[in-house]
Amino acid sequence: MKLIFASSNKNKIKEIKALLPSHFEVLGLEDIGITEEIPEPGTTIKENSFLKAQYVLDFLKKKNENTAVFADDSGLEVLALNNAPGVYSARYAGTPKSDEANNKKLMEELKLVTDRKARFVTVITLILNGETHYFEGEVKGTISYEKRGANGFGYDPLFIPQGYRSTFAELSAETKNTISHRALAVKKLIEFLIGN
Ligand code: ITT
Repeated sequence: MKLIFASSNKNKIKEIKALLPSHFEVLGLEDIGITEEIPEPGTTIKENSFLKAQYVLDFLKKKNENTAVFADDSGLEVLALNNAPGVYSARYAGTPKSDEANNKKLMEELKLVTDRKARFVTVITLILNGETHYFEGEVKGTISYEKRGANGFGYDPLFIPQGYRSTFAELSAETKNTISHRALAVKKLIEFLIGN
């Protein structure tokens, strides 16, 4: 089955491809000729997830194509920061978006904070045959005092999942892909697709 993944984030695309069984053919935005960044004007992660999928669907409709589309919007919610950066995770430190600047800002904001509790959330929106379906995943954890590890992307060097001592960036891609917010949401997506 062919699926368009409404993402231009190469790391996300890699994770998603590793998570989906090989009979799902996944194409990213570049593969279908979308080079611009999709606007994310929503005020919730779910809304932005939907807007990304809808944007691609509109693009395909103009070409009379009707492939299933899914999008992933994710965010990091830090309890002591009233759940910031949340929906604004990608541009937490401003534009152009930068993982390094975001991590620096987060460390700065939490410099004097001892409650380091946080969670990662993902909302996947699938639009299949004109119907919209949502799949959510979350992983609880804490924010490290310093960046550790070179794997993964985004806030991975600062996020320590519950039950582990390592940050996501210190864990292997395989381990992250068994416990992450994205992995849990994708698991629900796969169950749905297989059942349909
Ligand atoms: P697309 O919208 O093109 O999919 P994006 O990087 O803009 O890519 P999001 O809006 O979902 O994706 O990302 C929100 C932010 O959260 C962004 O800074 C990411 O780097 C970060 N992020 C998302 N998933 C993550 C993960 O698994 N580990 C660490 N950081 C992550």
